[in-house]
Amino acid sequence: MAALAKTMTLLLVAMALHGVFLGAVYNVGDSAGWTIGHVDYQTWVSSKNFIVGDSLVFDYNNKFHNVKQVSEQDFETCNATSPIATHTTGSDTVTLKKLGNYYFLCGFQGHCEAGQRIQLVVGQPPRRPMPPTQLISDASASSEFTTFSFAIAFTALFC
Ligand SMILES: [Cu+2]
Repeated sequence: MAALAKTMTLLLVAMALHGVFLGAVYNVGDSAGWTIGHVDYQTWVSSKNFIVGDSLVFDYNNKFHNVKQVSEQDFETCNATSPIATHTTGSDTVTLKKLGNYYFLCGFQGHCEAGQRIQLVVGQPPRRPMPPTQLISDASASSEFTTFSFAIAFTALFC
Protein backbone atom coordinates (compact mmCIF):
# COMPACT_ATOMS: atom_id res chain seq x y z
CA MET A 1 0.00 0.00 0.00
CA ALA A 2 2.83 2.39 0.88
CA ALA A 3 4.49 1.73 -2.46
CA LEU A 4 1.24 2.42 -4.28
CA ALA A 5 0.72 5.67 -2.36
CA LYS A 6 4.28 6.72 -3.22
CA THR A 7 3.78 5.94 -6.89
CA MET A 8 0.50 7.85 -6.92
CA THR A 9 2.09 10.84 -5.18
CA LEU A 10 4.90 10.93 -7.74
CA LEU A 11 2.36 10.67 -10.53
CA LEU A 12 0.31 13.54 -9.11
CA VAL A 13 3.38 15.74 -8.62
CA ALA A 14 4.44 15.00 -12.22
CA MET A 15 0.96 15.97 -13.41
CA ALA A 16 1.01 19.18 -11.38
CA LEU A 17 4.44 20.14 -12.77
CA HIS A 18 3.31 19.27 -16.27
CA GLY A 19 0.38 21.65 -15.85
CA VAL A 20 2.74 24.48 -14.92
CA PHE A 21 4.95 23.89 -17.96
CA LEU A 22 1.95 23.91 -20.25
CA GLY A 23 1.28 27.62 -19.61
CA ALA A 24 0.60 29.84 -22.60
CA VAL A 25 3.38 32.03 -24.01
CA TYR A 26 2.45 35.56 -25.08
CA ASN A 27 4.65 37.77 -27.26
CA VAL A 28 4.08 41.23 -25.83
CA GLY A 29 2.83 43.48 -28.65
CA ASP A 30 2.70 40.46 -30.98
CA SER A 31 4.91 40.98 -34.07
CA ALA A 32 5.64 44.64 -33.17
CA GLY A 33 7.22 43.54 -29.91
CA TRP A 34 8.14 45.80 -27.02
CA THR A 35 8.54 49.29 -28.45
CA ILE A 36 7.05 52.79 -28.65
CA GLY A 37 4.60 54.23 -31.12
CA HIS A 38 3.34 50.97 -32.63
CA VAL A 39 1.26 49.20 -30.02
CA ASP A 40 -1.41 50.20 -27.54
CA TYR A 41 -0.38 47.76 -24.82
CA GLN A 42 -3.57 48.17 -22.79
CA THR A 43 -5.60 47.15 -25.85
CA TRP A 44 -3.22 44.24 -26.38
CA VAL A 45 -3.74 43.14 -22.75
CA SER A 46 -7.52 43.53 -22.83
CA SER A 47 -7.96 40.61 -25.26
CA LYS A 48 -5.91 38.22 -23.09
CA ASN A 49 -6.73 36.08 -20.10
CA PHE A 50 -3.53 35.50 -18.15
CA ILE A 51 -3.32 32.66 -15.65
CA VAL A 52 -0.62 31.39 -13.30
CA GLY A 53 2.05 29.55 -15.30
CA ASP A 54 1.74 31.68 -18.44
CA SER A 55 4.78 33.53 -19.78
CA LEU A 56 5.37 36.89 -21.39
CA VAL A 57 8.09 37.31 -23.99
CA PHE A 58 9.43 40.83 -24.44
CA ASP A 59 11.23 41.23 -27.79
CA TYR A 60 13.06 44.51 -28.38
CA ASN A 61 16.32 46.18 -29.37
CA ASN A 62 18.19 46.44 -26.08
CA LYS A 63 20.08 49.54 -27.25
CA PHE A 64 16.81 51.44 -27.05
CA HIS A 65 14.61 49.61 -24.56
CA ASN A 66 14.54 47.44 -21.47
CA VAL A 67 11.93 45.83 -19.25
CA LYS A 68 11.39 46.77 -15.63
CA GLN A 69 8.80 45.16 -13.41
CA VAL A 70 7.64 47.82 -10.98
CA SER A 71 5.09 48.50 -8.24
CA GLU A 72 1.67 49.94 -9.01
CA GLN A 73 2.73 53.33 -7.72
CA ASP A 74 5.89 53.40 -9.85
CA PHE A 75 3.81 52.29 -12.83
CA GLU A 76 1.42 55.21 -12.38
CA THR A 77 4.26 57.73 -12.13
CA CYS A 78 6.58 56.08 -14.69
CA ASN A 79 9.27 55.73 -12.06
CA ALA A 80 11.90 53.23 -13.20
CA THR A 81 14.40 53.88 -10.42
CA SER A 82 13.30 51.18 -7.95
CA PRO A 83 12.24 48.17 -10.02
CA ILE A 84 11.23 44.79 -8.62
CA ALA A 85 13.09 43.15 -11.53
CA THR A 86 15.04 44.37 -14.55
CA HIS A 87 15.48 42.57 -17.88
CA THR A 88 17.87 43.80 -20.57
CA THR A 89 18.68 40.97 -23.00
CA GLY A 90 16.30 42.06 -25.76
CA SER A 91 14.40 38.77 -25.62
CA ASP A 92 13.20 38.26 -22.09
CA THR A 93 10.76 35.68 -20.87
CA VAL A 94 8.88 36.49 -17.68
CA THR A 95 6.86 33.66 -16.15
CA LEU A 96 3.76 34.77 -14.30
CA LYS A 97 4.13 32.61 -11.20
CA LYS A 98 1.68 34.28 -8.85
CA LEU A 99 -1.86 35.57 -8.82
CA GLY A 100 -2.33 39.31 -8.86
CA ASN A 101 -1.29 42.46 -10.68
CA TYR A 102 1.88 42.86 -12.70
CA TYR A 103 3.31 46.16 -13.93
CA PHE A 104 6.06 46.54 -16.52
CA LEU A 105 7.57 49.59 -18.15
CA CYS A 106 10.55 50.59 -20.25
CA GLY A 107 13.20 52.35 -18.18
CA PHE A 108 14.54 54.51 -21.03
CA GLN A 109 13.87 58.23 -20.67
CA GLY A 110 10.37 59.17 -21.81
CA HIS A 111 9.36 55.73 -23.10
CA CYS A 112 6.93 54.90 -20.30
CA GLU A 113 5.27 58.29 -20.71
CA ALA A 114 5.00 57.57 -24.46
CA GLY A 115 3.00 54.43 -23.68
CA GLN A 116 5.65 51.72 -23.34
CA ARG A 117 4.15 50.23 -20.22
CA ILE A 118 1.86 47.34 -19.53
CA GLN A 119 -0.40 46.41 -16.64
CA LEU A 120 -2.01 43.00 -16.34
CA VAL A 121 -3.85 40.75 -13.93
CA VAL A 122 -2.99 37.08 -13.48
CA GLY A 123 -5.89 34.86 -12.47
CA GLN A 124 -6.39 31.34 -11.18
CA PRO A 125 -6.16 28.55 -13.76
CA PRO A 126 -9.60 27.03 -14.43
CA ARG A 127 -10.41 23.99 -12.27
CA ARG A 128 -9.55 20.76 -14.02
CA PRO A 129 -11.72 17.64 -13.70
CA MET A 130 -8.93 16.00 -11.67
CA PRO A 131 -9.38 16.76 -7.93
CA PRO A 132 -6.11 15.16 -6.68
CA THR A 133 -4.08 17.67 -8.75
CA GLN A 134 -5.74 20.44 -6.76
CA LEU A 135 -4.83 18.75 -3.47
CA ILE A 136 -1.10 18.87 -4.20
CA SER A 137 -1.03 22.67 -4.24
CA ASP A 138 -3.21 22.84 -1.12
CA ALA A 139 -1.55 23.49 2.26
CA SER A 140 -3.49 20.59 3.79
CA ALA A 141 -2.50 18.27 0.94
CA SER A 142 -0.67 15.69 3.09
CA SER A 143 -3.51 15.06 5.55
CA GLU A 144 -6.12 14.96 2.80
CA PHE A 145 -3.92 12.65 0.79
CA THR A 146 -3.58 10.30 3.80
CA THR A 147 -7.36 10.19 4.15
CA PHE A 148 -7.57 9.45 0.45
CA SER A 149 -5.05 6.57 0.83
CA PHE A 150 -6.99 5.10 3.77
CA ALA A 151 -10.16 5.21 1.73
CA ILE A 152 -8.47 3.18 -1.00
CA ALA A 153 -7.02 0.72 1.54
CA PHE A 154 -10.46 0.32 3.14
CA THR A 155 -12.07 -0.29 -0.26
CA ALA A 156 -9.36 -2.82 -1.16
CA LEU A 157 -9.90 -4.74 2.10
CA PHE A 158 -13.68 -4.95 2.04
CA CYS A 159 -14.59 -5.14 -1.64
CU1 LIG B 1 11.80 51.84 -24.48
